[in-house]
Order: sequence, then C-alpha cells, then structure tokens
Amino acid sequence: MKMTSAAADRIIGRLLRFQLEVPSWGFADTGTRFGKFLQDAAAVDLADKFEDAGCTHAVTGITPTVAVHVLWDFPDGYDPAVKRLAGEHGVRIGSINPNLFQDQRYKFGSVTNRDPGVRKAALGHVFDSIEIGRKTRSKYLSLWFADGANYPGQADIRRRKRRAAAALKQIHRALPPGMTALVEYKPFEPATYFTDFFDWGSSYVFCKAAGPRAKVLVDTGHHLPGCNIEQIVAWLIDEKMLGGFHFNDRKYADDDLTVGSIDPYQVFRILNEIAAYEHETSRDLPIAYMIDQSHTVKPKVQAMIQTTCTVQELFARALCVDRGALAASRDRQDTVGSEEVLRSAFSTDVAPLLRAVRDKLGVPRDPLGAFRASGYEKRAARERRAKREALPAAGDQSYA
Ligand code: LRH
Ligand code: MN
Repeated sequence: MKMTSAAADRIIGRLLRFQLEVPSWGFADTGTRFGKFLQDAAAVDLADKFEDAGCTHAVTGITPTVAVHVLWDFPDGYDPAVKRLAGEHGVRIGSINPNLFQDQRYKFGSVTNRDPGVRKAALGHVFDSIEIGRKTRSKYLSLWFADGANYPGQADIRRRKRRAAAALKQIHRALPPGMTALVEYKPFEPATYFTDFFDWGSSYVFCKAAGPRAKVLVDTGHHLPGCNIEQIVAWLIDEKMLGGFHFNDRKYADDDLTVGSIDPYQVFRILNEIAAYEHETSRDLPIAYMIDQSHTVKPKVQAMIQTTCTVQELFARALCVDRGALAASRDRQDTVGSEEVLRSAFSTDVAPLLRAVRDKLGVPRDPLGAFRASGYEKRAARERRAKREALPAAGDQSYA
C-alpha cells in the first residue's frame, strides 16, 4: 500500500525526535570470562570514549548522550572537566551507572548483603553516583545489581528481598528533582542459582515500593529463552512503569551482540508496542532508549553505528504499521490479516524515510559507509597504539 505524504511526514517527524544513548563501555576493550581480544582503535580513556561517541553522533545525528559507568569512567572520582570534555566532542553525559559488582566486598551481595557495613558501603557508592548525576544534570540513575546466589540453601531469598526494597526506598529519597532511577533486572550471571532482581516483576515490585521516580529498565538480553519481551513491555507501558531499554541482541545468553544481528523481528515487535501506544495517545513515551553492548570481535565504532541505524530503521518500520487496518482486522478476528499488517510494515522499505530524516539532520545518508570511508579507525588505531605504549606499566586496569 502506497504511503501517504501525511503518514510519511508523521513518521519523519517522530524519527527526528528519536534519540539513542550510547554506552561509554561499548568503545573500550571488553571481553568475556575467557578473556579480551584487544583492538588498537579501542578507546584507551574517557576522552577516546567521548571522541568515539561524538563520531557516532556526527554520522547518525541521533546519539547526543553517553551513558557512563562510575568506576570505569571516573576511577579517581568525579572531575568537573569531564563535562567540558564531552562537550568538546559534541556529546553530553547521560545516564549514571553505579558499579556494585566488582568490589571484593560484594561477593555475597551489595544492597542485599547480610553485613550492614557492606550494605552501607553500597548505598554510599549509589549516593556518590547520584551526586555525579546532579553535577552532570543527568536524567537517569541506571541501577543494575548483580546480587544473587550460586547454590540452593546459600542465601535467604525473603530477607534479601526486604533489604533490596529498603535500599531502593533510600535511593529514591536521595534522587534530586528531575532524576529517575531505572531498575534493571537479570535472571542470571554472574550469579548462577538466583539473582535478587531477576525479572520484570521483581523490578516492578521494588520500584512501586520505592516511589514514583523509580521505573523498570528492560535490557533485551536479560530474559530466559522463549520469554515474550514485547508482552512485558506492553504491560509496563500500561502500568506506566516502563523506564527504558538497554538494547542489544543475543543467541543464547546475555551475549550483548549488536541489535538485529540475531532477531530483528524481536526488536520490531518491541518497538511496535511503543508505536501503538504513541499512536493511541498522540504523545511520545517519555522513556530512555539506550544501547548496552560489548563488542568483543567487531570494530567498536562501526558496531555502534550499525546498531544505532538498525534501531532507528526498526522503529521506522514499527511506525509504518497501519493502525487502522490492524484495528479493523482484529475486530474481524482476522488472525492472518492482523499478522500480515505487521509483517508488511516489517518488510517496508524505509530507506526513503531514513534518507529524508538524515538530510534534515544534516548527516550522511549512509552513516556506516561514511564512517568506513573516513579513515577515522586507522587514525584512532595509530594514535591510541602510541597512547597505550606511553602508558605506565599497566597496574590493575579498569575493566572497560
Ligand atoms: C549487566 C549489564 C548492566 C551494565 C553492564 C555493563 O549485564 O547489562 O546494564 O551495568 O551490563
Ligand atoms: Mn544492561
């Protein structure tokens, strides 16, 4: 069905307001428990991460903010110069991610630990992270707790639940106006028997009890096989409890692969729930769209540009769903008809829409092609190889 120019204008308008946040750690050398494969062009420090994020934004036009991880990006505490540094590369600091999973103290948990001293230290780190967010004027405190247990009998599930709930209440009380706490869930890893924030329901319960500015963060890689993620998203939207996304893809576990590399229709179905809600309410869902990936084999800036364009493209397709036709075929209980409305949107050639959006944003029509032809990666590899060689002998390096 030929798209009307009014429909095209509406979709282009929505895409011009659509922005994604890139993770600073996606530009650094990261690995798996079996090791890291180093890349010459990988970011060595925060300046490189901002430069790479700035480059991603320069060619896509839709990634103006960078999520930072407190211990990885501010190993020596917050430095007011970082805000200026980000600005020099055309980006802003976005969500603040405390790190409660690396310190030896957190072996048996952070906010759920039976030791009140460890719980106090964990909350202290979150409060310090909130202070950083206050200084960077960040809208989001992005919380992921790796708390959990590895063996049956090891831990008291109900007591840990109550400690987590108490901690979330204290964190909510400490939020400055305008900041929202995003509570991420994950069913396993690094814990192998249970995690304390294990699924959307657990985050929902903790957020509801904590307060109105605590919302659920859906990391698309944090679901057990066969889980219907778009149904969870629809529920959270309806409950006004959806805070945002960590987009990535996976074949088996929390693989943190580039979006759409394994199951693009999955991401389309999720974004379709967003587009359906926005169509019904004629207003943009005020949530955080963020990428959370680690690129163990792909060149990192290319992978980030690829992912950014893929999410933008899949959202464009979700916006192409003919809501009127879908409602009509649903009224007729026309199962095949309804599915075909979605499938035809999914197979819509949205390249003309994306070209129009990129022209309006003043960025290349083919962001990845433009980057690959720019020589940026070669130059970065040369400069950063020299920077690494000049670094003092590596003591305990930050993970990312
Ligand atoms: C945990 C997670 C979390 C981040 C980390 C880098 O798996 O998804 O969002 O802190 O990855
Ligand atoms: Mn995540």
